[in-house]
Amino acid sequence: DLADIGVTGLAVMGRNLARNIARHGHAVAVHNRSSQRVDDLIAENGDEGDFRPSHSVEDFVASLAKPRRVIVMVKAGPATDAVIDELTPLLEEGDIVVDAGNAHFEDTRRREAALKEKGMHFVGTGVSGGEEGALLGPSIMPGGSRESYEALGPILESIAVEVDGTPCCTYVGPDGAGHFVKMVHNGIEYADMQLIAEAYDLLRQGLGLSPAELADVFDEWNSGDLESFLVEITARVLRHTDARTGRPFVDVVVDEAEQKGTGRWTVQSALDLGVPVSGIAEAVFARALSGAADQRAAVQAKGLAGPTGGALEGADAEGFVDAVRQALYASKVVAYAQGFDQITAASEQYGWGVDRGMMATIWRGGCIIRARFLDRIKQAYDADPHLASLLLDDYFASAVADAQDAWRRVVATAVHLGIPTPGFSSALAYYDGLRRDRLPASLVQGLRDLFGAHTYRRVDAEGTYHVLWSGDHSEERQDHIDQ
Ligand code: NBP
Repeated sequence: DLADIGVTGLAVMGRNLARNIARHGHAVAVHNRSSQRVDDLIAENGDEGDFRPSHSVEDFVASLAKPRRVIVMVKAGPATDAVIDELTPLLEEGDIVVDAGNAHFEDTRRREAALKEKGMHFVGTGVSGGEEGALLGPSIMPGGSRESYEALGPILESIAVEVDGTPCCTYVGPDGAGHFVKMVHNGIEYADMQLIAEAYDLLRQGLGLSPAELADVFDEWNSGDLESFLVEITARVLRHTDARTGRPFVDVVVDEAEQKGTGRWTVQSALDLGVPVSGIAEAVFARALSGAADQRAAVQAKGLAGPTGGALEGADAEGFVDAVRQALYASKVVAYAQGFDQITAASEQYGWGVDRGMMATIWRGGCIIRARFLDRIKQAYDADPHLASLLLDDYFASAVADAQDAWRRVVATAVHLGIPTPGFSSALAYYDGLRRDRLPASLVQGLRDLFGAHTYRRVDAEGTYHVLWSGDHSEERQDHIDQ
């Protein structure tokens, strides 16, 4: 009588995932490098289901039914490679190794290729929802071979969170697709949080609202189009009072945002793919600026000039709360549109065939970015699977059209008041850039041709051209020199 699946790596995530699997009626083999974690799991949660503990990798592998399904849930990076190297000599062709940690998708591609050589399947899967999600139902984004999903999908779908009866787990695509999509999900999370933070800042500085008053504003927003986990918890954080000082909690927290790296990975990948994810990039940079403590202190000490006016008053203040709500929504549409563009570009580059509507579907539960909004994205891709931008979907196009006056007012006000809104401003600049029939990129091309003979294309004729800038300024066609 062998186990259906195994989990190795029983720190918080692996332990909760194993418990989730056991609670759903699967026999789960459990293993960890240091045995104590195995013993603790059995002692504390052993009655929750059918656990098969092992103290050695050999026993662990031997306790699994074939084809063996092994979930690796250890620290991302070298530890994952170490565990894979330990496991593979004990496995056979057709066995499936699942990396459920937060691996970089390029590492997943490398590992998948290496295991494929041995006839084994390697599944890099995004798992979202943190500790609690792992136990009660995460969103799961598995990549790898279709064949491996046949064997693995039913178990994963059984432990994933469900929204409207649909499990938040689906086959994403080959090799690194699952980890890639999880990475972009995290990048979007960065952008979303930055936009929320800007909305808070604008209303607090611009209108002088207190954190408690702002908690009410976010609560109200959470009953409309902005309904989401992040907006809900923003209200909770803003309402929280520090027990030690009686001050608003946000005022006692050091204002330096940290990052573990997935936002940075997303932007690095976007740069490689040439996709403008300005919303995510601005969010990563805003965290970097907040963390530049020495520089900020030096600027505080010297003081740099800013606008002299105070908070908004009279007509300027009128309707500003709702204007910020609309600006937040429009900026959020842009940030998500950009994130989905990045998934599209990678899917094309790597031949993944990612179904974007399904990604929106499986992010509706478990994920930090879970939101009502994702249903709209799903509907947009259902209506047109080849949609060139989310901004072109009728619903989003009209939502942004309705919001645009408010959006422009908010960005202009932020500039007047000297309140930094890199998320709101860059989203608007992106939107306006996309709208323009002619961009000043023509001048950039002209400059490149002058200083570097980089050539340009004409609006009225085929071919690439160069102006003899240091000669008689005549134009030469460059693309059929050897004809
Ligand atoms: P950690 O990331 O803290 O890793 C600890 C685990 O890795 C322990 O089981 C440890 O074994 C094992 N390990 C290490 Br470290 N080096 C090893 C090696 N050379 N050989 C074998 N095992 C080794 O655990 P976690 O916080 O549970 O996270 C697990 C994964 O899930 C990570 O990739 C993390 O990024 C990801 N994660 C995801 C979320 C999410 O929301 N999706 C949240 C948190 C973490 P030991 O007990 O013997 O030291």
